[in-house]
Amino acid sequence: MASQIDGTATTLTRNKALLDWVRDCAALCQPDRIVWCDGSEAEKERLTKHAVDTGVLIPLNPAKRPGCYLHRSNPNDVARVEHLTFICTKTQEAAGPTNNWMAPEEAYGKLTKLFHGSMKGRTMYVIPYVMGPLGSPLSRVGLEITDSVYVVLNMRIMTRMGKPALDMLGDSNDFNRGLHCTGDLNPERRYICHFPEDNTIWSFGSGYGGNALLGKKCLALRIGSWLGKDEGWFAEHMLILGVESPDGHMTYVTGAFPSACGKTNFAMMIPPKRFAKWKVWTVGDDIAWMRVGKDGRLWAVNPENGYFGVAPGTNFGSNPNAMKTIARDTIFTNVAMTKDGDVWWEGMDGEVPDELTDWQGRPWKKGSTEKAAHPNSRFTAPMTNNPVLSKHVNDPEGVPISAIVFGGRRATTVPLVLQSFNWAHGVFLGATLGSETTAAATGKVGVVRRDPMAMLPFAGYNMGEYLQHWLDMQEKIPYPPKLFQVNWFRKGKDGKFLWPGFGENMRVLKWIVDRAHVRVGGQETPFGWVPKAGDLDLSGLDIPAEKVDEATHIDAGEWKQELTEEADFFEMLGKFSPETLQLQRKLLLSRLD
Ligand code: TSX
Ligand code: MN
Repeated sequence: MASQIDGTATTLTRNKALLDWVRDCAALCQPDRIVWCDGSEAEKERLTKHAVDTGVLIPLNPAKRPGCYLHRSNPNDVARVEHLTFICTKTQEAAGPTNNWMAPEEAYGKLTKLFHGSMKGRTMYVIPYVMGPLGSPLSRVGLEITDSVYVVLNMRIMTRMGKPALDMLGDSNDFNRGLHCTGDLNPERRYICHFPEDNTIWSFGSGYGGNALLGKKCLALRIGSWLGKDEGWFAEHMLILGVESPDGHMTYVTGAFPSACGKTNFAMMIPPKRFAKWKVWTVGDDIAWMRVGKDGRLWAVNPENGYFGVAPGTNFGSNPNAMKTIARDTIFTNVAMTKDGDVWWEGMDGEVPDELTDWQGRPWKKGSTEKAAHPNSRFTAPMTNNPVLSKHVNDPEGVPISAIVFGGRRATTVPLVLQSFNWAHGVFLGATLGSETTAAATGKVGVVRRDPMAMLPFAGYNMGEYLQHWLDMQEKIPYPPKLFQVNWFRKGKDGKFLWPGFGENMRVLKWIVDRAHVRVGGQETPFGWVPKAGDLDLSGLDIPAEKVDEATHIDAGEWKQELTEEADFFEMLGKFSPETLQLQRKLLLSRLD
């Protein structure tokens, strides 16, 4: 409830470090009032009403989308801003060659000026939250201070938010300090600054998801990866899924994929008819925190509580479970709206409506050259809506991981599936992940962007050291998961995709699971283990065998070129670039000669 301006008058906590920090933030930002969020239903109703009254949220038709709202962001504030995202460590070396760096004093100085008086006339919300299952030793408590009611309502879906977080924190000083202010949304005054040495995040000038929902990319990945290196665990940009075989046996797999590779689709995949007795269960669609368990295996939790997914392209063909997940209690951001108060985006099922209101609130007519929904429009939906949500998502110890999959978007070169020879070779496969650019937004389309472990924008420290951490973890994991590389996006000479993808990926997933349990043989190649002829179950799949052959083919000539590019990338990583990975590259080259 609203409290004194000094920020101490809450009945929710007596944690002195927390109260002091809130008081300091209030003194800096000078809000008119402070609201401590308890995470209750009553609070949700009150804040939702406030958001509707102030035009922050537009109610959707409750008959079509019960409990759903539309938010339109400022058109200049629709995506993460990598060029304005900084790792603020004492030395530039700690941030490394792939991150923007700012000295902590400079960043605190610059942002203190921006935050000063920035909440005058506004409400300061104090959001306690937990990333990870309540009570789990893998979980972390964060506090986010924000002046955005949209952020509060999104954090409510994406994290375990409110009183349970304060109860878990108790009187401990070990919490992430996140300060966020919307500001005037001027991109010239927009900074997303991480201070991993202080477990602190300061974000100014953006209301957009990845910049403003500080638990997700900022804490769970950038700060998380830093903590993981210090403490001997992994914070990764990975989905977590469980594969249930007909006899009821569960195998858990994590997967790292760069953006625009369909990670959420894979995490919620429905096996095709041929695999009717198989089931895929979602544990997480974006982030995995993994730690060595008492049994010597790697165990993973999903630190999140919801899905912040890309809307365009989501439909009952590509992802039926996502469509069911967003049927209720979902916040949509920058999608188009239909005449009858439902949502719409490019790539939705059915006919394109004749008339819509576009993502900027303007009238839109079928045939328009402009997109009705923003290409980066989103849904924020509670994971409990997912029909295939794993019943183990809240298990404090997480789920045991048998396989890790690294996937990129590559039209050539990289085969459908490959298993590494060993841990170091698997880390090499992950480190050399590349994805071809899709959207015209970046200018060139089809250029390979190296994205090690899909962590390029999210590693909170030196990328070379990050890869070394992956190599070093081998000796800490007595029973490590098996490591794989996949590529759903290989194209034929006609420019068409060779592999049908989506649910049919179950065929590849089954081989991965069988290999992880050493239930199936493999064919050794210079590149790794691949399925023996006949081992990929293709029954009931009506595509020509030649297409699968082409999708799994490895061309030595293409690979020589690939290995040259990889050398440049390892070179660019500088003095912390692990020798072991260069050695893996040279070994592969020598196997080719
Ligand atoms: O999500 C995708 N996955 C993983 C699904 C479990 N997508 C969509 C990517 C954009 C986010 C895919 N697109 C996948 C895929 O496996 N594969 C492709 C490429 C593709 C696109 C269309 C077809 C086939 C492959 N259509 C037909 O074959 C008719
Ligand atoms: Mn992501």
